[in-house]
Order: sequence, then structure tokens, then C-alpha cells
Amino acid sequence: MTKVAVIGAGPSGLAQLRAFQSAAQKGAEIPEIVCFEKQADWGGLWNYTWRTGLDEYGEPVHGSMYRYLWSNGPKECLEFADYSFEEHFGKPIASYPPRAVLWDYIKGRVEKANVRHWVRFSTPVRMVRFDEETRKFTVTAHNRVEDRMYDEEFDYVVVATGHFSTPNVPYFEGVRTFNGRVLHAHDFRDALEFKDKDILIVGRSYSAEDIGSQCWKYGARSVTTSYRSKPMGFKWPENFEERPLLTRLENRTAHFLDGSMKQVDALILCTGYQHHFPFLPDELRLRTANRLWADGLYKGVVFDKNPQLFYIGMQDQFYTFNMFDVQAWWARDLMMGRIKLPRESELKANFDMWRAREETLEDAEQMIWYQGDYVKELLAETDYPSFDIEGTNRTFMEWEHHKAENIMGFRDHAYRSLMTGNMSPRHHTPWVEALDDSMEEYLRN
Ligand code: FAD
Ligand code: NA7
Repeated sequence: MTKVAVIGAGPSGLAQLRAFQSAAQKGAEIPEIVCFEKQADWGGLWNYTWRTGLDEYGEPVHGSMYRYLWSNGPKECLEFADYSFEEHFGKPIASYPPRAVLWDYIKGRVEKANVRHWVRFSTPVRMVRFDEETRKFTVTAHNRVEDRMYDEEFDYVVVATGHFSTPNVPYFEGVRTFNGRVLHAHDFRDALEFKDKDILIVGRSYSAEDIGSQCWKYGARSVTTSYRSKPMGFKWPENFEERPLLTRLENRTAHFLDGSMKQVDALILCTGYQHHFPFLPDELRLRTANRLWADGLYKGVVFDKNPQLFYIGMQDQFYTFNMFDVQAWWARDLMMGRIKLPRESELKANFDMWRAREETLEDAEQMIWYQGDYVKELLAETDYPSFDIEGTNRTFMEWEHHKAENIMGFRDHAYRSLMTGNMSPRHHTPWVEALDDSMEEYLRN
């Protein structure tokens, strides 16, 4: 029997499990599936951990999420086409749920699909090798509970280990002797640590924006963000400012490229992440930057050097959960022989077309339409339930406008579900006043 290894049980890996289960539900014969998950539970980054550094087994902690994290985009844009929020919660809910609510939703679909027995928890994959002769993979996994390592053979491997876990940590002069707290976004957990402090953030992307906003919301005395390329440009509150790049630290004084200085208590590096696959040998390892059209992947999914190897969710993301779904459905259909892999020249031409267009993208709106078109291309080739991609793009546009209008208030807006057609209610409390991020509080009528 054909065997498929799925590495990781976050939203991408779970999309793969659900894709196979849905085929089985419709009567198809599916391969044997084994999903290896390093953490003790599923949900990937959405499964919050208080730990930083190494976990209870000495493994690098995967989690980069923090307390009080609320969705940074409308939930209407990530909704599963085969499992709506309304089906899960039994009623329409507001548009920017906190982490715990989204985790519950992710889990709901796979609990309904009854695929938990496919997952081996607390089992990091240590190595994957491919034998050119037998055309099989050998996966070496480590059962941490029994402290037992073993090998197992597979016909296909799906890598779904995420790429927002291994921090990119640049060096800044003077950081060695800075005597405030220094951390990367990956290790940020609780904004209350920075109450009444002057904090400095390096970076200008989602982590900088959101960790800065959170620290402000939970009472930081001031927030200064420092950009390399260009400012974020939002209308920030009074004690929140953007400065050019940090050039050096001298005791607690930060110096910036424009010659200005500021006394700070803490330095939070929101400088992004690395695609990091320590369990893959050179010939199977994806090497790419965080971009909308990743290097090395045909159709954004198939590894160009080995069509039995798939990567899900490796792109930079506007679209998330439903894009992972479409990728997983497509990968499933290739593994099940429902889609024939086009000739290499065709795949290459397709790659070049997407890459060329990617290189022309100038702003977030163009990037959203681009990623939407990519989702559309894969969607047309599978039986994933069709959904309104242009409507999703337009919801993303509204989100962008709401952020530009009021960066601390965009989460107070509500949008229409593209899956059910129903309007979501506005949340009962403005985001800046909502300090309790529990599911009970969010769902309270
Ligand atoms: P992950 O969620 O990272 O899951 C990967 C899984 O693989 C993990 O469970 C991990 O334990 C496992 N794994 C890793 N290595 C191994 C190994 N060697 N062996 C076995 N298992 C392994 N997206 C949104 O849509 N909305 C948001 O608001 C949002 N906020 C975010 C906030 C933060 C701070 C971050 C970092 C990301 C955010 N994202 C958000 C994007 C996020 O990447 C996706 O939502 C989603 O979690 C990606 O799913 P994934 O399965 O690809 O990766
Ligand atoms: P991103 O989106 O990859 O952004 C990384 C940021 O880090 C970006 O602003 C970079 O600046 C900046 N960066 C990287 N290296 C440096 C150095 N050396 N100096 C200064 N600035 C640097 O990562 P995020 O963590 O923000 O977001 C990841 C995910 O988490 C995202 O999907 C969210 O949903 C949550 P640049 O823009 O290139 O000038």
C-alpha cells in the first residue's frame, strides 16, 4: 500500500490530513497516512506554549505566538470552504478572533474528520532520506515519550513544518553590553512584561506592527520601531513612533541612522524568520526566502528536484488556512494519480510566469490579487469546495483600508463570510479596551 508521511500537524499538515480524509469519505481508496508532530498537541503555532528556548525534551520550542494575540487579518479571509466558522461555533462570530478561538476552530474540523489517530505526537522527525533505486523515503523519527528512534519507509513526504519558528537574528553594535532585555519576536510571550517601559522594536512587518501595538495596548510607556527599508506609515498614537534603522547601542541609548538617539529599556527584534529544515539533507531541502513565489517549488507545492516530495504553506502569506487547503488538495490529487504531473518544461514555464509577475508587485493590494490568483489556479484543478476568491481579495482590501484609517481600531470592523454569505457581528468591546483574550470572553454575547 502507498504510504504518505506528513511532517507537522499545524494548519498546513492538518489540511493534508483533511484532504485525504475527505477523499476517503467520498469513497476513494486512500494511501496509509502517518503524520509526525513534534509537539504534544496539534494546531501548530496556534497551540500556544509558555515555553521559550528548549522544550521539556530539549527540542527547540516551535511556538512563536504570544498571549493576547488576535487575528491580524479578517477571519473571513482564512475561513475553510468545507467547515465554516458558523458551523463550528453555531452562530456568526466577530471578525478578528483571539488565538484561542482560532485554535478551537482549526481543531474542530479535524476532530469532526476523526483523523487524530493518524498523528504521532511528541515525535519530531530527525532525518529524511530518499533512495533513487527503490524511489522510497526513509523517515527517521524520535518518539520522545518513549525516547525511541526508528525508521519507516514512505512513498511520499509532505513537509508542513511552517517557517515562522526559527528566528532571523541580526547583530547590532553594542548589543552585547546593552543591559536591558533583548529578545526576538519568537520568544515574546506577554506584553505586560513591558508595561511602563520604553521599548525599541527593529522591523517593519507584521510582528513589529502587532507586538508594538500590543505593548502599547498593555501599557508600555513608549514604543519606538526602527525600519531598514521604509516606515510602516500608520497613524500611530502619540507615544508610538517610527525611526530609521538602529545603528548601535551604547548602554541604554539607541542610535539611529538619522543621527537621533533614544533611551530604551528593551530591544525586541522583529526581524523575521528562516526557512529551516534541519531534518532534510541537501538534495531534499527547500532553500528560499520568505516571498510570495518561493524558490524551488512547482505550482508552489512540488519540490522541483523530487516530485514525490511536497511542501505546504512555504510562501509568505496573505492567504493562509484556505490556501494551505487548496495546496494540500492539489498535492493529494497528484499523489493519488488524479492530477498528472505536467512535463518539466511546462512546470518550469508555469514557475517562470509566476516568478516574473511576483517581481512586478509594488504594493499590498497587488500582492493580495496575486496570491488570490494563485489560489484560484490550484482550486480549479481539485474538488476543494469552490469559494469566492475575488470577494476574499476585496475583504483583504477593506482590511488594508481599515488599518490605514486606524491601526489601533481596525479590529473593531466586521465583514461578511464568503462561505455562508452571512454578515459577522461587530465585537462587543473595542480592541484597545479588550484585555481578556479568552474564548469565553470573545464569544460572550
Ligand atoms: P505551523 O503553524 O508553524 O505548524 C508547523 C508544525 O510542524 C508545528 O506543529 C510544529 O511543531 C511541527 N514541526 C516542526 N518541525 C517538526 C519536525 N521536525 N518533526 C515533526 N513536526 C515538526 N496567520 C493568519 O492567518 N492569521 C494570523 O493572525 C496570524 N498570526 C500569526 C502570528 C504569528 C506570531 C506568527 C508567527 C504567524 C502568524 N500567522 C497568522 C501565520 C501562520 O504561519 C499560519 O497561520 C499557520 O500557523 C501556518 O501553518 P503551518 O502548518 O504551515 O505552520
Ligand atoms: P517578516 O514579515 O518576514 O518581516 C521581517 C522584518 O524584519 C521586515 O520588516 C524586515 O525588514 C526586517 N529585517 C530583517 N532583517 C533585518 C535587519 N538586518 N535589520 C533590520 N530589519 C530587518 O516577519 P514577521 O515576523 O514580521 O512576520 C512573520 C509572520 O508572523 C507573518 O506571517 C505574520 O502573520 C506573523 P524589510 O521590510 O526587509 O526592510
